[in-house]
Amino acid sequence: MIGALLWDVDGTLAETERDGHLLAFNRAFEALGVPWRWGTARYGELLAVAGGYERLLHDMAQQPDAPPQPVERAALARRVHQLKNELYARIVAAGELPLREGVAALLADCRAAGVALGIATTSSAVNVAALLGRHLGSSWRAQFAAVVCAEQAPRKKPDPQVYEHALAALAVPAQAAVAIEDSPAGVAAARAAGVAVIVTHSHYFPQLEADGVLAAGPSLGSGAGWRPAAADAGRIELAQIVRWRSH
Ligand code: XBP
Ligand code: MG
Repeated sequence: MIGALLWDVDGTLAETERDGHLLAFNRAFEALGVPWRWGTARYGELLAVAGGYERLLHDMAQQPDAPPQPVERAALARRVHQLKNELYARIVAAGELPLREGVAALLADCRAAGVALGIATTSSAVNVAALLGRHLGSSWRAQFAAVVCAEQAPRKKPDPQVYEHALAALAVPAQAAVAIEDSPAGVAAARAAGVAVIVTHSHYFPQLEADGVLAAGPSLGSGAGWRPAAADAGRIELAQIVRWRSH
């Protein structure tokens, strides 16, 4: 058995980047009279920068009509980012951002088996609370032994800080934990903390086959297309994760 299952949020629990943060950023630009809009492909490039605020600042450096002074830029980025988070919460509350297939069932497997659950994300706490509150109910926090977000781990993925904090809060050694991630930065962060990783492909990272991962596949909702192969065609159960880990 494993000691803990650590979950990335964006792209892993739900398709939050394409169907949540990107839409909300564009709505925030519009609401604040900012002339920029990001397309789906451009947002994919921008995902190389972790953190919505940092991502926006990075893009501003290339926008000719961005405020010239760093302090004004930071103020505008903070305003856009805060409104983006409010608009993201509205998308989630409207039920437009479902959990990915197989996620709820795997969480339930862990609860039934007494495997500790953790969140290790570079997203802001408010966004995590919106998503998990909507899908797991108001007692969602009690279902996780550790929830580490951007505020507690300011050195964002691929830095291992978020995983190191989560392991410390869980009091579980790295070798006993398994992480579920969708992005190269997320995999790098978990590996640097000594945590084994399962990769679920997401819209923005459909091919990711990073070195040193336990397994990679398209969806936790199906046993099809995984490497190494899953033992059966149904959803990825906790037993399958334990099997991959023991190989
Ligand atoms: C994903 C991120 C986040 C989100 C936006 O991290 O980089 O920044 O895009 O969230 P992960 P914020 O996959 O590790 O959860 O606007 O709250 O930063
Ligand atoms: Mg992710």
